[in-house]
Amino acid sequence: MDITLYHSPGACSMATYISLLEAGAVFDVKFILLKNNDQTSPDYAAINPKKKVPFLVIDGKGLSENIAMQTWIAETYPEANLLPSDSWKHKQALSHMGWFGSGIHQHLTRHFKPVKFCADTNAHADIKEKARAMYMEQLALVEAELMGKTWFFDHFTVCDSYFFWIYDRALTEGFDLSEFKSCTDHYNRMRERESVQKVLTHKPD
Ligand SMILES: N[C@@H](CCC(=O)N[C@@H](CS)C(=O)NCC(=O)O)C(=O)O
Repeated sequence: MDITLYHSPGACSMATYISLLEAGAVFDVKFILLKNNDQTSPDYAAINPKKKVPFLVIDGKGLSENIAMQTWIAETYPEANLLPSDSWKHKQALSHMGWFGSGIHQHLTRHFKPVKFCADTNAHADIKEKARAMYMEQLALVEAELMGKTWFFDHFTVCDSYFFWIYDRALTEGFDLSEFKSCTDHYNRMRERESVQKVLTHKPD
């Protein structure tokens, strides 16, 4: 199988990258550097018209959206056990990933780039503060979910890869997450994994 991941360091493609490594997949990484606006280049738009990372090309066919990619990885490499086999827990895992992708990610985007949402620079501080507060509200729910647990489920899954990015990106935004002890422990546990170390240190030459 021929697999290419389009990735930008620090972006949510980190989650996909971690899961591919955890799956033991053989794949290429192509850097699309968001800091250089590579995602808007005509060459990349021809590959992924949504102009976002992550993007996977599998034997010539493109797949976008973290939730779909993570599910594809787990289903393609079943021996890695990256999603719960129990039907209800499997749906809970999809629910978590849908929540991370549509319920939490957006607050990080608003905090990072308020100009995308409002041209009036006077409003940016307010947008950022509201985005931070909404993120923190969601993280309190994740904290309750993770309390007393090592992983979201009784073994490592793609939800753990995905949440690693949700937490890591908030640190980059300067959020103080120390009140969320279980989330912080989860993050530190993730950082000990070889896959995460590889993703954190893999930068373009
Ligand atoms: N719904 C997409 C979101 C992807 C996304 O927003 N990626 C960001 C990086 S974290 C991006 O490529 N942003 C570039 C831009 O908006 O110009 C997914 O779940 O994969």
